[in-house]
This record gives sequence, C-alpha cells and structure tokens, in this order.
Amino acid sequence: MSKTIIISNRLPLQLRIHDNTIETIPSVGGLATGMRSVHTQGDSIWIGWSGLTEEEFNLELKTKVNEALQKHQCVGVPLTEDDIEGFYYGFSNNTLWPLFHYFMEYTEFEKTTWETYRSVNQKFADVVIQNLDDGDTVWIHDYQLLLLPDLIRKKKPEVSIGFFLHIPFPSYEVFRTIPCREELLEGMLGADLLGFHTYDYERHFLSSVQRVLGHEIHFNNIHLDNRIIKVDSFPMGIDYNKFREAAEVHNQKAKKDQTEIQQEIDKHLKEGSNKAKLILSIDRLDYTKGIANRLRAFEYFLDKYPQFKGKARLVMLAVPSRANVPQYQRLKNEIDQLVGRINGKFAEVSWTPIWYFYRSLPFENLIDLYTSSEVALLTPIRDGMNLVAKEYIASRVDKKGVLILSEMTGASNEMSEALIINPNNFEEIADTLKFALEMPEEEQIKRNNALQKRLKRYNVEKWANDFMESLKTTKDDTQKYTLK
Ligand code: ADQ
Repeated sequence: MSKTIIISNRLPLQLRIHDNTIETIPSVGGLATGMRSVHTQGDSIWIGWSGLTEEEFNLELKTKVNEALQKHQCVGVPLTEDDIEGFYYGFSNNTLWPLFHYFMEYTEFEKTTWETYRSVNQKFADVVIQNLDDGDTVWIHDYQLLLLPDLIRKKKPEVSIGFFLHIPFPSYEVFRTIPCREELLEGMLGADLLGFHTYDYERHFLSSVQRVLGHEIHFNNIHLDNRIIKVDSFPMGIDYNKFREAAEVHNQKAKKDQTEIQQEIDKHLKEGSNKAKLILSIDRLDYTKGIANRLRAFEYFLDKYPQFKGKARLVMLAVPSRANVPQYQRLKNEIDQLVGRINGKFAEVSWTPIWYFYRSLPFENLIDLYTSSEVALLTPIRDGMNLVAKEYIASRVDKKGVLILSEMTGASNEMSEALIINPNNFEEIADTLKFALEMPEEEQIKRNNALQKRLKRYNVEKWANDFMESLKTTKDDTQKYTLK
C-alpha cells in the first residue's frame, strides 16, 4: 500500500530523556498541528531531525530513541553538532531567513554554511530514499529543505513530490542577490507541486524561475523535462475547532480552576476604579515580527492619547527563539531596554503599561490571553502567514475583540475585516489602537462573524487536503502530458 512521507527540518515531537527512558511530547507549532491530520490519516511517516545531535547519543540510547520515534511513525535524520551549526543556524537562519524576509542587511553568505546546507539536504534525501517505496507521495516543508525535491527526483524520477514554503518568497530583485540562486531554484523544481501562502509569493517565485533560469511559464505551470510543475497558493489555516473548544471550556471554567495567568488578569482587572483594557502581542522573538516597532508605536500612542494611561495595557509575550544567533541576542536586549524605558516613563502606582513575558506558555495560558484581551496588536515587518492572528479570532467565542494586523503578513490577505496597518507607520498604529479600544461591540461582532466563518471553512485540514488533491491532479496531468 502506498504511503505519504512528510518531511520537515524538525519532527513533530520533542524528546525528553530521564534516566535512560524516553518521553515524547507532541509539538504544538502550526506545522506540527497542521500536518497531524495528514500524518494520522492512512499510512504515513514523518522524516526530520529529532532535536538530539549524534554527539548526544550512545548506542543504547539511539536504539531506544529510534523505537520511541517508530511508535509515532517518525524517522530521525542523523545530524551532528557541525551540521546544526552550518545548516540550521548558518545557511537556513543567517542567509535564507533574513533574505526571504527582506532583511538584506542581516543576510550573510558563507561558502562553508552553504556547503553544509547542501550536505544536510543530501542526508535528508538519503533517509527519504531508504524509506521510499514505489507509489508513495512525498510532502516536503519549508526553507531548510529547498534542495531536497531535486535530490529525491534524481534518484526516483517517478515519485510524486509536493513542496510547501511557510515563509515569504521574496521579489526577484531581492532573490537575485543570493549567489546560489540557480541551485536553489533547481532544487525546488524537483517538486511536482510548489505551494505558497499567498498569490504574491507564488508570482515572485515564478518570476525568479523565468528570469534566473529562463524557463517559460504557462499560467502557473512550468514544463520541464517531460514534467508539468504546478505553482499555486494555499493559505494555511488553523485547527479552528481546537481553539474554539478550548475557549469554550475556558469560559465555563470555575474560578477555582483558574491558571496563574488568569488569576493575574483578574487581579489586574480589579486594580483601581478604571478597568484597563488588554492589548495582546504574541510572537516568537524574531526581528521579522516587528516587536521593537510595536513597543515604539505603543509609546507614541500613550504620548499622543494620554487619556488611555491607566486604561490600556500591552501584554507582550515573546517566545525565546534562535537565542544563540547574535541578531536575536541584540533584539532581546533592545526589547528589554524599551520595555524598561516605557514602563519607567509612564508607570503609576496602580498601573504598569507593559506586561512582558519572555517564555513559551502552555496552550491553556495562550487561550486565557486570547479570550481576555480586548485587542490583539500584531505588527510583523514580514511574515509568511501569521497563525496567531487566526488563533486569536477563533478563540473569541463571544465574537468580541479587535484584531490589528500588519499588511506585511500573509494572513492580512484573507482577514480584511481586521484593522490592517503598516507596521512602520506609528501615527497609523496609534490612531488604529484608539479606534480599536473604542470600537462598539456590535461592530466587533460583525467583523468577527465574517472572519470566523472563513477560518472555520478554510481550516488546516482543508489546507492539507487541498494541497494533497492538487498534487494528485498535477501528477495525473504530467502522466497525460508524457503519454502524448
Ligand atoms: P512562526 O514564525 O513560528 O511560523 P506563527 O505563524 O505566528 O509564526 O506561529 C507561531 C505559533 O506559535 C502559533 O501557533 C502560536 O500559538 C505559538 N505561540 C506563539 N507564542 C507562544 C507562546 N508564548 N507560547 C506558546 N506558543 C506560542 C512560520 C512562519 C509563519 C507561518 C507559519 C505557518 O514564519 O509566517 O504562519 O510558519 O506556516
């Protein structure tokens, strides 16, 4: 029986080792949750890195880890510390990540990390080939594995391969600056179907293929070596029911069961005679997410509209991420200083303008915050999609709450009822914050009704199924084309 092979940089689970026993914890990220429906449907395996380097294993531990992974239909790709340094921290996160998000000043190009990126993509290919049977379908994810489609195609010309990019694909003028541009595109073109979050990313990719490689484009198809390669947009959704149900449970929960954060929020709501409204900000701590901009815009808002002092509070959550990359360390320092300065400037005995959490929170706490915040303020400078925007709206069982969203996110294309802002325009952000905090409830409900209907319909399962369906038809079209 044929199976689906899902491939991503990381496996969808985390391993914890206690006294030589292995505990597996499912990852909660968007990709892991999104692909779970595909992974648990029918026959499928997931190939990726386990999170432990080869240096961390002894033989006994390795056997146990492999057995634990096998129980979850997962297969690990063996990577060393040097691999992770060059491939993950190096080329993936110091070259591709900043370039694809238009941070050209952060983009480094080093021959050694590029070579490690190639050799690690080959290691992934070797594991895939070992596990691949005739008739299987392969679905590869994200920017760490751009070379993988072609490496698999070279060994298995007939296999059906899909590739999905979770981050933006930049315009040709930006993409052309990378020295290995031909190899990256040729690597991606090993796939039968290439998926992007938005139509713009799809157009950027096609234009790069045409201008860098000189291939002709027929609408959104590329005809190459007797193959039809299809390029399309598939905006990723969320597990709508999961957020909905968790929010419903949360709303019914007795006070005694409240989590620590919820108790704090309640305490805060009782502070003073004026109830301060909560403005929520949640992201991984990443320079693409516009966190420093957001803080400066919030400061500008308090200066411009002092009537909101004591009446609005920014609750800012930043999840630690890539903490040993220098740009991320600098950003962390900048954010620490900004929070300190703004709190120092405006704080009153009964009111602190910013609550800042630098940690990952359990799912229930995220739901607490989604359901308790009157406004969500998401201001990325660039973001492939932004799932937090969708999760916030899905969690609003009461249909209240106002989403302010950067126009630079993929999500803004589908969420036109949100208040869309330019993350570099502090004037606009300040005015929009005021508008959001004063928005009548009927208007909030009207906007969220429309947003929720769309999120419910285009949930993550539909996203995955649409992609798999399209991959199947692309392959069928190629077979017809080859027979002609
Ligand atoms: P990310 O850059 O990680 O993903 P995003 O889409 O917002 O960004 O997803 C973040 C996830 O982390 C959300 O599911 C959120 O619930 C969770 N999260 C955020 N803060 C948290 C906290 N403090 N504690 C626990 N969990 C937290 C990349 C791209 C995005 C794209 C996704 C999916 O950069 O643009 O939307 O992939 O394709």
